[in-house]
Amino acid sequence: LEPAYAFMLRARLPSGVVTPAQWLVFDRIARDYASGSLRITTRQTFQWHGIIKRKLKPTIAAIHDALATTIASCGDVVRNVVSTANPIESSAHAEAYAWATRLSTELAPKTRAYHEIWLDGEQLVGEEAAVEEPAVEEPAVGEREPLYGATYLPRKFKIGLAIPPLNDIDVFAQDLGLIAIVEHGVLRGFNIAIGGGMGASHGDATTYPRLASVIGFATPEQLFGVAEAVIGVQRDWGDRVERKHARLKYTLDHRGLDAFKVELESRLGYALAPARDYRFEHNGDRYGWVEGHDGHWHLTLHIESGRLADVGERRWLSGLRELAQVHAGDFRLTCNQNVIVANVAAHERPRIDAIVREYGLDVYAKQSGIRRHAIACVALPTCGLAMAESERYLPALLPKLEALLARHGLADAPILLRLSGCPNGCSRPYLGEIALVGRGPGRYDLRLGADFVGQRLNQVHRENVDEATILDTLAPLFARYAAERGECEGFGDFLVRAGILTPAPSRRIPVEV
Ligand code: SRM
Ligand code: SF4
Repeated sequence: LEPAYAFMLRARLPSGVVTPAQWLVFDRIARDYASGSLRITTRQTFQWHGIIKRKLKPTIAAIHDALATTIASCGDVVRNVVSTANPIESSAHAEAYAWATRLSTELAPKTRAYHEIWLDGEQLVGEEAAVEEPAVEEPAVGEREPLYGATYLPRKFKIGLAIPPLNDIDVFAQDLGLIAIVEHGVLRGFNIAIGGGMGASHGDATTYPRLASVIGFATPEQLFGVAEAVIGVQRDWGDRVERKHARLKYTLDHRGLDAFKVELESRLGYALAPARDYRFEHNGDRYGWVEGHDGHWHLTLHIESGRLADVGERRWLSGLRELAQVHAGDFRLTCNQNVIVANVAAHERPRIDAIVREYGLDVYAKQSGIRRHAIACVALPTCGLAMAESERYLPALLPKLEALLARHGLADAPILLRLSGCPNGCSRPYLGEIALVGRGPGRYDLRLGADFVGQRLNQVHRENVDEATILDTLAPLFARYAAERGECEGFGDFLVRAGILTPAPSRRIPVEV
């Protein structure tokens, strides 16, 4: 008899798009094989927790049968490519989204080992594949991957595409961030930003969060080559000795951004054009209904910490299942852990609204500004790296912050709140106007001062403090913010302007070289 080992599985869902049929399969997996919940992640996909070992194979097979996969959702490869969650406001948005999806699919590893191990029926070198797959060169076990070589990448590699003015994906937190340049409704190309990343270790100043640096512009035709070349230089130059320094951000800082760009352009055989102008205005989700360019409607629902489960009176897992049973469009998961019921015909809206109301999924309409902009990583009990609570702490913390804010008339103030159970930064806490980063049970670093658009990192304001200290620290700052803020001035910007914080000197503003 062996222990009942339980596992977490993560799907690879480019740009977070899920069909209703897939949703129903994923929902059944949650109830039959996993812990009864679907967890929307900060990278637009689902995780299932608590899958015991002997259920792993049937679960992966069920995901595969739903025309999705778990391949390369973890590991030292290009991860699921994320993109602005509602890219259907114009045909250029749809085109940009298609590029993100193509990058995600084509940059995934080509190995057959996954199929051989998890899906039975796939065969080894030289034999014909049993399952229909895209017509690409597919190396078998032990063969070199066309992009990854024999040793894959030094570390995970994340790509995200944002369509200004929305920075809902935190484009500057990506190893390779793509900023779509849309002029007069036409997609001209992408500004290329490299070397973003959040992870750090407490007490080790050689590790740090870093914003991606903008290095130029690529046309859509150039995009794929540029992505492959950036990944190629990181594959060859990245640190394979010290894993803590293996992400692209450290390669850039150790070898120099200029040197990296020279190498990149030499591999490309041309120089990147100068970056084009762009402006971000927002980095949360826009709740409620919006109309797309083609007359279809999209409804963004707030799912606290991305957790879809039936707990007490909150029956959100069932509510989304019922929506999937009647919905003819698709669903889009967001990097803020929310879900969009997308592509709804105007005449279907009342039916969707009725289900949303019945299951209490319309909570967003009554929520405070800070609650609508809160993200918490999973942390305890499933994350083995957690030092403090995060997702389970958010429901207890929020009412206390809301009470403080309400006292100063700030109930509706949109403030980015990010909670992480450790400094790895899965909720991208270093981009929160207020962030708590776990140190130990009940203790956090309180970080303040990021902006509202994901372009300035925050900084440690109080180190290793408990809840009482966090609330005592924030109370007078909220009072000053209420009394002294400028029109539309965000909390983080106010703290810097008022001189309460000085902006961190480095790794702060994306630069072009
Ligand atoms: Fe993460 C590791 C959860 C987004 C940085 N992350 C983990 C693991 C797998 C813990 C582990 O290695 O044992 C966590 C599983 C917890 C659990 O019980 O489910 C975990 N990360 C998550 C998710 C589920 C957080 C969430 O609440 O939504 C997100 C899943 C994303 C996905 O669908 O792929 C998640 N992780 C992120 C992000 C945000 C992003 O990518 O936009 C980051 C910061 C960005 C970055 O990578 O720099 C992030 N996770 C990390 C790191 C630190 C990496 C580093 O460079 O230092 C680790 C630890 C590691 O890789 O060694 C980590
Ligand atoms: Fe786990 Fe830390 Fe990531 Fe939270 S930030 S999910 S505690 S690794």
